[in-house]
Amino acid sequence: MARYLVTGGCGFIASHLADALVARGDSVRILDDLSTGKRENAPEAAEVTVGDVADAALVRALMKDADGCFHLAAVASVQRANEDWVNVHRSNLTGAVAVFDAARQGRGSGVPVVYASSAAIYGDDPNVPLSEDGEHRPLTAYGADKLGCELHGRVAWQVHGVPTTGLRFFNVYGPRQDPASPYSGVIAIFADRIAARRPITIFGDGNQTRDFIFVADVVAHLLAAMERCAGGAQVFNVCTGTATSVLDLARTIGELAGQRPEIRHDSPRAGDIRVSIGDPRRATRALGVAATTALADGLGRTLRFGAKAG
Ligand code: NAD
Ligand code: UD2
Repeated sequence: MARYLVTGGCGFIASHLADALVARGDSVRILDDLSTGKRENAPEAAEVTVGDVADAALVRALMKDADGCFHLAAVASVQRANEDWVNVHRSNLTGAVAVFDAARQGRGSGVPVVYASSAAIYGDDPNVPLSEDGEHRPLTAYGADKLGCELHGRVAWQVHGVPTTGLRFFNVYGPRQDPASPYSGVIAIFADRIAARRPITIFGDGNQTRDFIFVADVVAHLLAAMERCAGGAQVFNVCTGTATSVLDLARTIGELAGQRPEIRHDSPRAGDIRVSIGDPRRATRALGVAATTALADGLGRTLRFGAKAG
C-alpha cells in the first residue's frame, strides 16, 4: 500500500483518480479548498483536508509521509483566470511551487510529483497533431500558468532532485464534470441541456475541432505516470489523437439521447482555437498507456451518470 497526496481530489478528474487509488488499496489524502470541488465526489476512505494549495506550510505538513503526490488543484477556468488574474495565478502557479517545494522536503530523496498541465500551453499552434516538442504559445493567463508549472517542474528536478511529470490534458469529459457554468466543458453543457430537452448553443459554425478524452483514460495516464516517475522532469500529452467537431459532437449526443437537439448558433468565442488535436504517441511509448474509450462509449456513460444524478 502506498500513501498519496492528491490535491484537487474533490474535483472532476482527481476524484476519479482518488477512487482508483482507494480501489487498489492505496491510502489517499486529499487537499481541496472546495472552490469548485464537492466533498461528495471524493471516496469515503480518503482523508480530506479543506485548505489552499498555495499555503506552503499546510502543503508541507500534508506531504510529510507521502510516497507520491498527484497535483491537480487549480482554477480550471480560462475565463476566471482572465478576470481574477492575481488570485488565480496564486492558486495555479504559486500552488504548484508550494507542492514542488514541499516534495523536496518530503521523505527520502524527494517525493515524486505528477501534475496537471494543459493543451492550453500550445495556444493556437497550427502544426497539428500537437507534439510535446511543439512551440509553447499560451494565449491566456491560464495557459501561461500551466507553462509556468512545467518550468518549475523542471527546476524541481534539476535543482532539488524531485522527479516530476507534467500531463498536458486535452479536452477531458465524463461523469462529475460540472455543467453549471457557461465555461464548463462543452460535453458537460451539451449532455445536460440535451437531456433536459433544452436548446444548445454552438459558438461559431461548429466545425471547430477538439481532442476529447474520457476521464477514465486520463486516470490511466496519471497512474502510469506515477509508476514511472522515478527521475527527471518529463511532460506528456494526454489525448486520443482523434479530432471531433463540435457539430458532430452535438449530433452524437443527440443520437445517444434519442433526440434531435435544437441547435442555436452564436458568434465564435474570442481567441477560440479552431483545430485542437494532440499526438498521443510519446505517452504510449514512455508510459505504456493509451486512450481506449471511444467517444460514443464515453458519451453514453456520461449521459447515464447525468440521468441517474437527475
Ligand atoms: P475541477 O475544478 O473539477 O477540479 C479542480 C479542483 O481543485 C477542485 O476540486 C477545486 O475545488 C480545487 N481547487 C481549486 N483551487 C484550489 C486551491 N487554491 N487550493 C486547493 N484546491 C483548489 O477541474 P478539473 O477539470 O477536474 O481539473 C483538474 C486539473 O486538470 C486542473 O489542474 C485543470 O487545470 C486541469 N485540466 C483540466 C482539463 C479539462 O478538460 N477538464 C483540461 C486541461 C487541464
Ligand atoms: C479547454 C478548457 C480550457 C483550456 C483550453 C485550452 C475546459 C472547460 N476548457 O477550452 O480550460 O484548457 O481547453 O485549449 O476544460 N462551445 C460551444 N458551445 C458551448 C460550449 C462550448 O460551441 O456551449 C465550443 C467552444 O466555443 C469551443 C469548444 O466548444 O470551440 C470547446 O469548448 P470548451 O470550453 O469545452 O473547451 P476549450 O477547448 O475551449
